[in-house]
Amino acid sequence: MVPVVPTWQLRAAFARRLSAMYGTEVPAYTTLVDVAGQVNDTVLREGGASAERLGGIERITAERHGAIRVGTPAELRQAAQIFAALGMEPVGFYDLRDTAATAVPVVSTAFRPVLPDELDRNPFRVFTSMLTPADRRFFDADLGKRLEAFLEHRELFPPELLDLAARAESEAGLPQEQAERFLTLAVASFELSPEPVDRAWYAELEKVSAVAADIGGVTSTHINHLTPRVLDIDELYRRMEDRGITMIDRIQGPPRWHGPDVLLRQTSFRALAEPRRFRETDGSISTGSLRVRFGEVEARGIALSREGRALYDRLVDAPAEEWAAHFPHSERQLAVEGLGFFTFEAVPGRPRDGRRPPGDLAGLLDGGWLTARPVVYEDFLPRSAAGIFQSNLTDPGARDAARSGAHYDQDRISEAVGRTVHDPFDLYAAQQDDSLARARGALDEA
Ligand code: OOG
Ligand code: NI
Repeated sequence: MVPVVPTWQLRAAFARRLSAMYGTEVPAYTTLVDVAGQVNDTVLREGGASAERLGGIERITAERHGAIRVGTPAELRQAAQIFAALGMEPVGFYDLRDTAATAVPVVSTAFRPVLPDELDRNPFRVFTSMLTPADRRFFDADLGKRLEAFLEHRELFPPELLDLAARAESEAGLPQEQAERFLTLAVASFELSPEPVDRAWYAELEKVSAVAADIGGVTSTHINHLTPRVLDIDELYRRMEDRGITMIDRIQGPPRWHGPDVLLRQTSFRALAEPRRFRETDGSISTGSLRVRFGEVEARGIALSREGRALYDRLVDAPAEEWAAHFPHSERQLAVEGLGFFTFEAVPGRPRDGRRPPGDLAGLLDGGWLTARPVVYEDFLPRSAAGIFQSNLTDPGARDAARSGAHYDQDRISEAVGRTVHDPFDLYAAQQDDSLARARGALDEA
């Protein structure tokens, strides 16, 4: 028997190779990864076991999210096939067309493992955005048509890669030799292409949005950024600035405070000028530069329920005192009030003195019947995503709000992807409900 490289090893190897490739393309990324590693060492040394409450250091060290941008539903389906080979499924719908003052003409989902064991093995995720050429707020009918025609004629992923990906998905892995070929082709399809950029076409799209130009102005795709996870993002921010790397002016997401870390905090350094070749209108080739790729870093916290998320959304712009006055100060409070997600375990060998376990969660936790472990937030935040996009654009672009947008929601994006896009809240809730049922079962048996 030829040894088979199983799905999770394909995923881990892909994340590693993509990281090595991106490090050669954007050296500042390597600095970011180094500094993140140093900060994590410090936090582990000083915090001990509590530093690993939201994931073991091995997982955190390997943990990355990537961001890619594609042009059409057909391209999105192909990307989905490649990620399916890596055990990554589409989760969540993000509409970035009207989240910020100046919007971006894309709708997005994120591909990631959905089962807790798979996340522990390697939690690689890719935020994937698709251009919306039919959205008349951004593209008039003429430009929209030419853009769609341009996108239809390009090939982002070679057929051999897609065939291998389909095989890897159906066989839950690939034989060694095919795995090697699959990984080589997959990484190559996210490399920055040396192909000259059509100057006039790129510039025309850039007037609408730099993101539209980055997606539809070229004949290939590329990894836009690759984001390591850090345990103390405020400390990382300081250390990067000390090294003379200019960061965007703030950390996006919840504030730093003494209570539990929730959701996601992100920051980035600005896009760097990278040399690119251009084809001029007279056919000659020139060199210039484009600023599209940047370095991002993130700290992850506890996943919030719909109610917890609604509270977060209400407080996100509020001053720190408001946050402290209204947001739960402890994991216990998050769990008991149903604002955050946890997994539960029965405490073995607890003396009962003839008592039955109480029926409510507060009683079970306070009476020492169950322990709770926070569930890590594995997804993204539309506001931060829009903020990260925006902070890296030099030109706000143009949007005519009076015209009508193309409608998108979770069902429509599922149709575009050709696979069911999971609702992240449902995934977390199922994980919590399962563990609570098992923990109660164990208590009843004892
Ligand atoms: C994606 C921006 C969103 C995040 O971390 O929120 C994102 C992009 O720039 O293509 O990656
Ligand atoms: Ni990102």
